[in-house]
Amino acid sequence: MESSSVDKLSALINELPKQPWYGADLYNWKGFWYRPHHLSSTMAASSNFQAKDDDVILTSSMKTGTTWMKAIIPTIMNPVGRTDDDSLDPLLKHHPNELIPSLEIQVYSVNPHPDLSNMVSPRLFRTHMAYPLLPESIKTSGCKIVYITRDPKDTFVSTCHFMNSVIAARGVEPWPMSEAFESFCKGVHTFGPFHDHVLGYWKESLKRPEKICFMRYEDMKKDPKGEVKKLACFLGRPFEKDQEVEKVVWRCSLERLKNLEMNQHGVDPWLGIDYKHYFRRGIVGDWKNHFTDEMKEKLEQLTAMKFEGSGLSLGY
Ligand code: PAP
Repeated sequence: MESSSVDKLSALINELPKQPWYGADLYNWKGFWYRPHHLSSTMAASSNFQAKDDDVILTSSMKTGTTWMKAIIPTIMNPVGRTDDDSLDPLLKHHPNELIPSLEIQVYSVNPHPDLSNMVSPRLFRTHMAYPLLPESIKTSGCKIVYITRDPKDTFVSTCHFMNSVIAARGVEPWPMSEAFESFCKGVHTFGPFHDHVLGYWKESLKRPEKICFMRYEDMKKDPKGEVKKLACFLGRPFEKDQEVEKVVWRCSLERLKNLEMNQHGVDPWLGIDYKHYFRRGIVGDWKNHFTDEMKEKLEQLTAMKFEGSGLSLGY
């Protein structure tokens, strides 16, 4: 970026509301919280990305099951994903982050006008951007959006584990869960507020179900085959045989992915984080191992209040 643009960006960032989060500062841009290095790329992607009608865009707030979808969507879309030969599976050699690039963390992180002309269609992308911040062309073109969300109590616990691992690698002490919880309830966490993020996609999915497939982590855990079949139909890639669905579910399972060499020992080059941190327990209700009664009450009440009248519930 040219030095004048860098100066303008720094000036803009300095004007934005700021809050501490896991040993760094988050900045609020247009109602959502960002780390400074994601802010410039989010702004660039939001203004400059041109969607194509056959693109697939995976969207989510953080720690809601995105990595599972990052594995499943390419496996559904790539003909190799349905073949019997497991040795051809791209997941063997690539962490799911590499199969479906992030607009703000990868594609727009270095250059605000990246050359995407060599990408083969259908292109797959992901983003943690909230619905109002999405590039206009994603909203107006024929591309499909898959949104995944999760019980905010488990999302919060998953975020704590992940972020404490990230800061531990820099020698920073863990952030006490009680402080992180207050911050989460105020909506202060990267890409949050969680409830606003979910509601934006939920409301739009009700208006345009053919455009946005709204998925829940808990539904995936309960009936992975049924959910993957629905997703494949939504993406225009229905399965012919039951064995094909079983294969996709198995290839993308936590048990398999977390034990692959690449995911145990690789490092995410964009974030400098060990790939292993993307795979943890993957259960519904892990919050029960961490929450006090007061925390449960507070977050459930907040969720009920925020979602009131929307027809959405996420408590498990
Ligand atoms: P991201 O926002 O950094 O991409 P994301 O993948 O959304 O993270 O969330 C990570 C959670 O998904 C972890 O949950 P946990 O902390 O409660 O365990 C992780 O274990 C879980 N996860 C990752 N891959 C899978 C998978 N293949 N199946 C089920 N859960 C998964």
